[in-house]
Amino acid sequence: MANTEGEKPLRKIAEAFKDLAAVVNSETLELEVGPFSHACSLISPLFGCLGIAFKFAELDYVAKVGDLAEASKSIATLQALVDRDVESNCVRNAGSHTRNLLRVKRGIDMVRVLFEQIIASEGNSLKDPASTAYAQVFAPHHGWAIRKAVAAGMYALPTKAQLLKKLNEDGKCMKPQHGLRWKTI
Ligand code: 1PZ
Repeated sequence: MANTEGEKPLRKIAEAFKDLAAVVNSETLELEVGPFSHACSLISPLFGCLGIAFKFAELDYVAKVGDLAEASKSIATLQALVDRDVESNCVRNAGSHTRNLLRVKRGIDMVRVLFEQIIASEGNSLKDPASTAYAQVFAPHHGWAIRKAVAAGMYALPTKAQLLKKLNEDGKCMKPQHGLRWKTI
């Protein structure tokens, strides 16, 4: 799925998470469920750029972010959300808000590590950065069948250049002297 002409999904994500970081770093304000789930929802368009193989990951992630968005209607902060589930002793239950929060948190960790790897790696392959990020973030928590399916899906990923083009980040409006490797691929 191509992105709307001129839209920059990565910028939107970066801005939303910068705002959340300011709240976290303030050490006085509490993170609200609404802005958190909204920032997490901005990641969903990335799946469309990764190809059909990651459709199942998208469905799982979108459902869990949707659950947090729904929870935000009655629960103000992430702390309150976790406290409630701890009190009800349902933190580990499938579908609990806290369990979904943990899965979503791993999803945003995955995005962070993936782009760190993309910037750090040479060449045009997305498979290596994605495999490293998956091994670091999700693999320890996934069973054999899912790990095998993800490994197979890695072969169907677009190239780095194709991904950045789909995200409207192919560097056309950036100054080359910044010298980030991915701008020259
Ligand atoms: C560029 C390469 C991107 C690779 C993305 C790899 C993500 C693979 C995750 C695929 C697993 C989806 C299948 C469902 C797994 C569920 O068993 C678990 C547990 O859920 P529960 O039992 O609590 O209902 N779900 C997860 O582990 C959450 C998976 C979310 C995936 C988000 C990935 C975000 C990455 C975006 C990359 C642009």
